[in-house]
Amino acid sequence: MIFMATQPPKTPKTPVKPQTPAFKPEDGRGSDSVVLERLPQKTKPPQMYQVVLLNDDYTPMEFVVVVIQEFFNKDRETATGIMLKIHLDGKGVCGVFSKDVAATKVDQVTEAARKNGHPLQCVSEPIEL
Ligand code: TYC
Repeated sequence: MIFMATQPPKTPKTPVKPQTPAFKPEDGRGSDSVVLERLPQKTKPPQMYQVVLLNDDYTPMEFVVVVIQEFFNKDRETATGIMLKIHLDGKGVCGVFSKDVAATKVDQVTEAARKNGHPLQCVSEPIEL
């Protein structure tokens, strides 16, 4: 059986207490708050390049030592050690730089060598991880 309402619903005499929100807006957790989601980091460190000098039979040792001191900011003892390593092993790392800086070092060393009439070879190589 179905019953129909004969009267409209009664309004309560005492006003209904408004519901307390779970969080106050001042908490930063109210309905207007924004949630910032931290995304996983996507950036990789940049590829770095080692600048390498190659041995040859003609460039004077002293010139190579001065080049390593001047362009790679090494003290005389360190520069001499690197030069001797190149002389004995055929090549040696003078420094590690970002791509642009490494390319500039190669250009500067090559220009200084040619100006002084030496065949010194300088190259940059990406460092494998
Ligand atoms: N082998 C050269 C010599 O005996 C010296 C030298 C060292 C040249 C390092 C180039 O990158 C070099 N005079």
